Amino acid sequence: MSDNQKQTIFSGVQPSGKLTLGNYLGAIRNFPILQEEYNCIYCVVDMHAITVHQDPAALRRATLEVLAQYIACGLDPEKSILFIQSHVPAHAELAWVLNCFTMFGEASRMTQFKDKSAKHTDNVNVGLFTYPVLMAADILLYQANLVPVGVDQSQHIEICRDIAARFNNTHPGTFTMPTGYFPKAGEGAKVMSLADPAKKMSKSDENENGFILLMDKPEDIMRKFKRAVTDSDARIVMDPQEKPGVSNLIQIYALATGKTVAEVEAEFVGRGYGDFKPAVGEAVVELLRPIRERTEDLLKNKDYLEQVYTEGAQKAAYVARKTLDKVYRKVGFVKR
Ligand code: ATP
Ligand code: LTN
Repeated sequence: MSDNQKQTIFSGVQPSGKLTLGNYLGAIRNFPILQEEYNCIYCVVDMHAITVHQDPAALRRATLEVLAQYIACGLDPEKSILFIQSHVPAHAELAWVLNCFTMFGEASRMTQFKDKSAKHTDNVNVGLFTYPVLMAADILLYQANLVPVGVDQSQHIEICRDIAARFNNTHPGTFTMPTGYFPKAGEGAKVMSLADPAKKMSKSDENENGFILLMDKPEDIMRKFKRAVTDSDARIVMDPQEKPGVSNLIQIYALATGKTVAEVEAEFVGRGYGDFKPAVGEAVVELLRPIRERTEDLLKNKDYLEQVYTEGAQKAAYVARKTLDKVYRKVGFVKR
């Protein structure tokens, strides 16, 4: 299939800290699988990250680290466009126009806005409020058909579709209607905290025993899994309602080893957590080892990373400009 017959995929990850096993199993793991059949565009969304406080030096480092991890997880800069959001000004430009097509009420209903404004009470800024509008601009600029994300982003995909529909209603034929591409339940859709299985695993969790980082050392991974919260009934069976901690570990082990849930349950019949938790730890150590080593190598080669993001931004800017020109014309801006 030629490139212009292929459908387009767009996704982004925030450099708001170090990436977790949740980010990997819920989203990034799926990115390389799709790069053969689609035109793929993957972005490091640094502009989204500053909706909460960031240390400037740490943000710069984390941005390069996410880019390196994209490549370490299997994205090939020759096949996919990899770039940094702030390098393509069309994102901010389209976001402004889309702000004027987004209703205050619908933005107020976003649960991520409610959660993050409750968590960062000293910094409930307008950027946090219009976060989903910038995300809609990211997606719509590239006329993306599919957007691979974790289920926690489903509300943001819905509002993006609502904004696109509203704009297309006034100005027909402007944007392609995107669809979310979510992992199936139990296949990484939502990886839970190891310390509190009622919460999603999040890199901004204050309890560092709750998350596994892609860059964690093997001994840290083993320690965190050995301490993972389970329950008093020591059977190793999938039951997300009654046994959320064990079910989360079963999901992680199944994904890390390529086994089905039934195979995992069979493997541990009659055995307890003393066998199971270290087995999950070891499987995750082996899953992450090549990613961590490749990321470390790439981070030593800043010239290569610079070449990747520079070429990526050029290619992305070309596609984005075409959409932005069309939008500017449709809303009535004078051609410059
Ligand atoms: P923060 O914790 O700073 O809010 P985040 O990790 O939720 O950040 P991103 O880094 O932008 O947010 O997420 C990148 C991708 O990882 C998104 O597609 C998101 O849906 C997915 N993701 C994040 N956490 C999980 C999780 N625990 N399980 C499955 N997918 C996840
Ligand atoms: N909000 C997303 C990150 C993100 C994104 C995007 C994902 C920003 N822009 C465009 C897909 C497409 C998150 O995962 N927290």
